[in-house]
Amino acid sequence: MKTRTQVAIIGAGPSGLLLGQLLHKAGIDNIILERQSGEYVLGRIRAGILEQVTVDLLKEAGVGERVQREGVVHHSIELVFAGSRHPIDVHGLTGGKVVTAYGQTELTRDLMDARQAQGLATVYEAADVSVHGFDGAQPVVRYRKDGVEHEVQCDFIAGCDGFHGVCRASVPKGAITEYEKVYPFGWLGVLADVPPVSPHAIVYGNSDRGFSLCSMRSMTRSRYYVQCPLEDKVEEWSDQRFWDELRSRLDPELAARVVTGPSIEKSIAPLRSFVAEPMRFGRLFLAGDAAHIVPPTGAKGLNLAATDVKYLAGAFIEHYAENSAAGIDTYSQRALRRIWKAERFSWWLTNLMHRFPDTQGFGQRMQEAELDYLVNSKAASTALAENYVGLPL
Ligand code: RFL
Ligand code: PHB
Repeated sequence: MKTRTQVAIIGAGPSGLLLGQLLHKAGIDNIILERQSGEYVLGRIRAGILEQVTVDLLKEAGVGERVQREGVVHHSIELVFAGSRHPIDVHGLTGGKVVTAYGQTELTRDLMDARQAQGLATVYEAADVSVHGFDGAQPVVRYRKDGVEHEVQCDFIAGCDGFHGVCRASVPKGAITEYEKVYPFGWLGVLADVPPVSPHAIVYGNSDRGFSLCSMRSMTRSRYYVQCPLEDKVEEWSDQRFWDELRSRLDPELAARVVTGPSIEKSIAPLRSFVAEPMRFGRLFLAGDAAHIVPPTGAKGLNLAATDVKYLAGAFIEHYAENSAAGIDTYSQRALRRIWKAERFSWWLTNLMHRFPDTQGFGQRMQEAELDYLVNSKAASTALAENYVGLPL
């Protein structure tokens, strides 16, 4: 079957759904093709912290009502090291900026619901999606659904298909440069319906047993992480073992306050820094995790995806409304400027807070000195705070 649209979006994660919504609001026709089912996409527990830019963009897209009502605003973060806690007054240091705890699952659900209510086309379980002709004027996307072959003709293809997607992989090797750093550990994450140990500040811990993180989804749902060896299997981590390990990495007062309960999700994620340059190849554009990955330590991945989409939607709108190629031509450059700064911040915070195989002796002392400097210097804590809330667009 053959159809036509203006923008064919590959991937119904946050990037693809948000792009579809912003384009629809501007009267630009689009279709989203997603390899997985809707339930599968909603079942992936990932990000939890939104920058103000992201919350504002959700409002602009007409889906900001629930995040405003249910999102939990945070004015500060806390660093735990050497057995004690050190608050960083993010709000005060940035002239009033905050971050909002709101699960990626909820954000995805809001966008999915809006898309459905508007009767917009999302094809879930689209098999063997392939992209063609993006170096010419008439790109085409092919896929199979329920055994039937489909072809979508379009003006542009938006590759919002994540790190393992088909879009970046379809670009000729010589046209793309990839930068990558893989870290020698992973994060074991647990979601549980227990009140968060720190409902007013996200806690980042550096201890001699490794990194830990206390986050939340609501006043009754918590999200915790501990650094673990990459070879570990989830099955080796009983709930009890996880809670014991988390407590052992916190300061005594916080450890005593942790409320435990059965996990409702438990998974191990590897940590990676990755950037592909450029993000445009003729009429194919990459956005979000399809173009870049940050280790989750800085809470930047979803936020970067949102700003890519803001730039990309703006570029398409400029093209259709003003017949101008300026936004399209500068998309990659604009997005990458912001991306590299978030890459730097995420890499830096990862290095500061984790145990590396060589974090002994000198490396260990460097971490201790930097943490001491960070919490006692207004200049250093301001640098942390302004990156954490998100650099200006
Ligand atoms: P996604 O979410 O990976 O969505 C891509 C979609 O494309 C589909 N797809 C295909 N569809 C059709 N054909 C194909 N060939 C396809 N190949 C793939 C996939 O099924 C999927 O539905 O990318 P997107 O939309 O760019 O969104 C990016 C975010 O998901 C990601 O950056 C964040 O989750 C990262 N992240 C965090 N970001 C934050 O801003 N704040 C946080 O607090 C935060 N915490 C995290 C995180 C990521 C984590 N993990 C597991 C990597 C915590 C963790 C543990
Ligand atoms: C989360 O809530 O899942 C979360 C919070 C902060 C991070 C990463 C993940 O840096």
